[in-house]
Amino acid sequence: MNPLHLVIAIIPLWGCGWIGYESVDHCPNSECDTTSDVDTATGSYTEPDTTDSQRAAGDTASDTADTGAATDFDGTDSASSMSDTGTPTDSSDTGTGLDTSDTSDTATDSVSGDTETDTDTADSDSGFEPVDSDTGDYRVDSAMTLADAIIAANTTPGAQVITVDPSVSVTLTAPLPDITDTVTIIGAGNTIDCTDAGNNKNCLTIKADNVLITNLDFFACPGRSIQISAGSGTQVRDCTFRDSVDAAIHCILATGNNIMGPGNVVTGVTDRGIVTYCDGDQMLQNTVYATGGYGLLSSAANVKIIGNLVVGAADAVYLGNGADATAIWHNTLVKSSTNGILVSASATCDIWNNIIAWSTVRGIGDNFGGVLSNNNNLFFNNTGGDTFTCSPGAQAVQADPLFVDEGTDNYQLQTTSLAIDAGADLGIDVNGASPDFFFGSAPDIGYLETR
Ligand SMILES: [Ca+2]
Ligand SMILES: [Ca+2]
Ligand SMILES: [Ca+2]
Repeated sequence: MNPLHLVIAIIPLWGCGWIGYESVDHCPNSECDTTSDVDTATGSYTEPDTTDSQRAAGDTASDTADTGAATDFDGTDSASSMSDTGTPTDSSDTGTGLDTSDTSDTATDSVSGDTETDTDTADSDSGFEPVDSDTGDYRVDSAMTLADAIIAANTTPGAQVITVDPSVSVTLTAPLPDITDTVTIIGAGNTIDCTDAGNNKNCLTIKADNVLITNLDFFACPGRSIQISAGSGTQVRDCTFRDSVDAAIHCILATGNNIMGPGNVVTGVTDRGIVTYCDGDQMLQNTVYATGGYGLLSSAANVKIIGNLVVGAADAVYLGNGADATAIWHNTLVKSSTNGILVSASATCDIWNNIIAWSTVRGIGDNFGGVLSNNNNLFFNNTGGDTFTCSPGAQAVQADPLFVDEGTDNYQLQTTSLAIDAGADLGIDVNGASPDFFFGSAPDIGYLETR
């Protein structure tokens, strides 16, 4: 006899604690031991339950009798898993929303990918559920990802609001889903780590009208952090963009009339800071530090570039072909490695109330005569000259702006600065919520109005 056969033949003699080979009929209902039971469907020993009369993981029966400790992760249930205590996929779920008929389950919606934790079917609260059935709005938290919320909002009629819980941080391994329907995303300063979103990939693409993105922190996008590639009326405000390879915000091929700002802060971009090729876009009150390329670039008509601080870019403001009728007002453009403002061919602009200082090349490079007007600007220490082909303009101030401390990038004006009350009144509100449009006898030159 083969020695192995001898061993197997002997094992059943030891009683019900045996394993292997012989028929399970020796131990009906698999209750032979106290440590592991045999699964009646698969014959495998997977169930750690010590008290059961039910079937084990991998079964195909309804789980309504399943009261043991063995959580059923079986995805093949034909029942609706109403009594499951685990987190199975609810295979009966065919809707695009949460499964409101399944009031007690905690299943993942196999269609939308939503994880359902809200058992409040009345849902009159403003609570923490991923989807508020009153408003259709979404909350990104431990139960719902930002990507899933975007997908759900895209496919749900109407304009939803996605609110991101402060506890959430996002790590991308691919770009976020494109936004294809009007939506508002309200962050809490949450970091979206884009490091592994894919080489040259844009991390969030907007292809819809009137999208609002606010208060998110995009880190290390390998392409453009936010790309607007269709629609109009989108606004990106109060976001931070750190260490992206290409532009923080970039609009191309969209209808236009988008608003970039206020309150975006861009640091460490390898290439351009904020870019538009979309007519009527506005770049308002952004701060851009130390980009490797242009700080603010427009190559579209009727663009407004107002109230921005740009520090240490190549050209702080660059107007490319097609940048007709650009308004460059109330910006502070300092420490540019080339020009404060460079106006290339086929571009026209009005340059008013800007501080342009410490440019390595020129303050304003009007290489093709595109500067239509140029008034009330302050120039200081532009190495290659304050202007090229245009004059400094009427009411120009050519003096130290007297910032509080440019060494620490504090570009507020000292009270003795000649920029104070030296701007032209352009009919825009430069003092925010305070009464009237400016403090003192006139607007200040530069991006900040001094009280
Ligand atoms: Ca929607
Ligand atoms: Ca005001
Ligand atoms: Ca003033």
